[in-house]
Amino acid sequence: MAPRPTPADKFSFGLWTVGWQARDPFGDATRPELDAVEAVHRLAELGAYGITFHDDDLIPFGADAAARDQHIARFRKALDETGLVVPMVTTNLFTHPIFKDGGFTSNDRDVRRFALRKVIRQVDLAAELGASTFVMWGGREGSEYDLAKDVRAALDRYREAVDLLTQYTIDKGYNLRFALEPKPNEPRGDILLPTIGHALGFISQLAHPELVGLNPEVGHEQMAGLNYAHGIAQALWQGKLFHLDLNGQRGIKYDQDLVFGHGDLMNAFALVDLLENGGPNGGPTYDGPRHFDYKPSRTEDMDGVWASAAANMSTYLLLKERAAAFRADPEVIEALAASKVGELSTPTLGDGEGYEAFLADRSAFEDVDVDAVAARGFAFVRLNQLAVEHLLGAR
Ligand SMILES: [Mn+2]
Repeated sequence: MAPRPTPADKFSFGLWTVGWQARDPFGDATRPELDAVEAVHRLAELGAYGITFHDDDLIPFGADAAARDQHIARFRKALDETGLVVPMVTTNLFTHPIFKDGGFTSNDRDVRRFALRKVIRQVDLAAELGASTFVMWGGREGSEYDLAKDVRAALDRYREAVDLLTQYTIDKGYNLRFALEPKPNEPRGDILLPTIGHALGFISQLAHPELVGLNPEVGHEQMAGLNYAHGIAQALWQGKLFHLDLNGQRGIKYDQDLVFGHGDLMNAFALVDLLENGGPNGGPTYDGPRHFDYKPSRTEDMDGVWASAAANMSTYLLLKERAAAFRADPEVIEALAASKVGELSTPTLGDGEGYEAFLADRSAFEDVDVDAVAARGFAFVRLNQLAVEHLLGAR
């Protein structure tokens, strides 16, 4: 029996996820438009706590001020009726043709100035709605042709944009942090800040790095053949996991945006274990929204849309249950010890040991029985099989 989500689980969804009409490069929409007010009500009924959106998801591009106010008022009313919150907002700098060469990093300066104004308007709305995270996915910030984009100049312009936005939020007194969302490719041939590592390197060059972190997405890292749980662990290690996008992806191919867990289930298990049980004292390591950025498959009707939304949450909760059982299993505790997983937390040098004492310690080098140490097995496969057995409900 799948567990029922409640708002305490902090599940949130993008309005563009359940609202996706399933138009792809090869085929027309297979579903009708979904009203934002209905999305809020349905997600609340399913047990979600939050909803997120790009400006254009809620307010059609180019809407005048009166129409904009009306869209926002209807949405706020639905939030008030349901208790749903808006923990994060983001801006669409990728759909309209004006952004065909990017927003912050378009070669065309007029486009860059327009993009920044569009983002600032959405930053004001984010603050108005009480969001604490502003996500920036630069889907069109990139190129198809290496000689057509001066990448160093593009990074200068990217930094210029982020520095302006952080200064703006500081001056306005907004309680808002920015989260960069890496992706290697699609829709551009190559996208700037393609992975968690590239984005972390970029943040170190900013005027206010403390206000900028990451919003890593499962499928985006896996499209680059990378290990999402490892990337999340490094983002946590650097204090940069501001938000995250959960979904499923099966290998290096187009961005599938499957339901969470419908791609690499073992990695999803390791991820949930890390988020829920991975702290130094066994506590949660991340207390922000568990945000789903998936697409209900094109084959699904509206019933299928809501079933897939529920599937994201129940899969997460099942993995959380399985991870708790894994951690509590005495055989797992013993296997973790046999694999020396905990020993990695012991510093390599002794307390107060400098390199002089270290170099004088013959037991560290000269007297080591290299063959005996090399012969020790780590028993990692046994540990992993115990995880598989928990995941399959065999324990
Ligand atoms: Mn995303």
